[in-house]
Amino acid sequence: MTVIHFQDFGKTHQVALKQIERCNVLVIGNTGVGKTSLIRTITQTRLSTRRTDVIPKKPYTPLNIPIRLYDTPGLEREKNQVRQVKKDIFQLIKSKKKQEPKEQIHIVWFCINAFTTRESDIDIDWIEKLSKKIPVIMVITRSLSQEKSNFIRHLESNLENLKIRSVIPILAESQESNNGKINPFGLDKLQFQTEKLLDEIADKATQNSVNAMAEKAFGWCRDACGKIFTLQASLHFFPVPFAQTLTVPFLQARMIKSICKDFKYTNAANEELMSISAIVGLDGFFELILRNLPIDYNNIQNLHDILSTLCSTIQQSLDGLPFTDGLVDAISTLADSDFMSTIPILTAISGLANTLSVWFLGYVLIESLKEYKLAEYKGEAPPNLQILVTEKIQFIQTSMQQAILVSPA
Ligand SMILES: Nc1nc2c(ncn2[C@@H]2O[C@H](COP(=O)(O)OP(=O)(O)OP(=O)(O)O)[C@@H](O)[C@H]2O)c(=O)[nH]1
Ligand SMILES: [Mg+2]
Repeated sequence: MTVIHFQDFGKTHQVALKQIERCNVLVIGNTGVGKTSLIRTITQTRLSTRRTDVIPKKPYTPLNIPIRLYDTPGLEREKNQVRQVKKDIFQLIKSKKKQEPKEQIHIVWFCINAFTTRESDIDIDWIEKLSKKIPVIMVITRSLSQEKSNFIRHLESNLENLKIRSVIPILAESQESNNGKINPFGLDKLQFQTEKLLDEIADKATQNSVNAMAEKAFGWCRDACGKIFTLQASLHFFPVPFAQTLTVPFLQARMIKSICKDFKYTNAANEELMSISAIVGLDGFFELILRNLPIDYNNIQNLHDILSTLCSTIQQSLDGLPFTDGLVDAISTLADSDFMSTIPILTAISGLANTLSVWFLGYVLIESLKEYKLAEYKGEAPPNLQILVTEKIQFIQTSMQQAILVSPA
């Protein structure tokens, strides 16, 4: 009778599986260690165990089981090739990290042969590098006994140092020995230990996805602010036709639309986006903040100085609040842009206030969409985006007002 391994995989972790849909496993290890054989056993397919030379384009999927197995070439070859395989593996992990949670690599099964008896025979550096990115389970392949060897006990007592989550001896295919036939074992434990990590995996995968979306969306923020600031600053030097001033709301609206698109927030009605873009009134607020900074305006050189002071003031006065680090990062980026050091001060304060307010709106929208998206991945009722944005802006305004305008310079 054929045993179907991993048959009920994930049944006890439905919430996690809702977010990642399936668990994507990268199977790594030296040449001939039994990676392909392990995959063959779980997928019940007739995969050839000819040497695996490249990472196959598609993972292997057992029928109706939410797991996908990525085979990889062995690592015990010529040095250059090992370097290439490691590079390919990192590249695969990195490129998938920016995708949807279900597309990411979630876990590594690092296979070592049961004949290995010394820690020095394991590529610890490589495991450590991998474990910084994703959880690693060590699979002891081609084991002939379920009894734990001294070496396995040693590994188990050093899980934390070795940066691995668990050590599991397995035999993927039956094996003849002097004492007769040994049946496959250990796959149930491999399933259990992998399932145990599913909640953590789902959490990380959804965070990775929203972070990648946010990173992309910040590009729109920078783009809009750069254009708005140049436009605003130039108003002081050149007579600009009235029509051109209309481009500020246009650029702001385009930014909002593009950010929403990066988060695949496509169900938003146009009115909703318009009302988010109407949450302004921040210009006047920032002008007030800028004019009240603890700074001697007669002795500063350029706008970069003002922004640096704004950063340190926020950092000191709003230390520990949930928004502080993000805001400071945002302003620093703006301060470091080339055009900031060339613009004369005071003439451009209102332009700067205008730019900051658009930047903050973009920033707050991105933070709100991250929350929205995480709820959506979890299958929870998503929060109202407009309310999230409004609350966050009010929170920032109140905190900054209290800290900067009320506290003594
Ligand atoms: N009986 C038995 N043989 C195994 C087992 N695992 C691996 N082997 C044998 O070991 C040899 C190498 O196994 P593979 O699964 O091809 O090893 P691999 O890690 O994929 O090797 P590369 O693709 O070259 O890196 C094959 O002849 C397998 O039949 C096992 O659990 N039981
Ligand atoms: Mg192989």
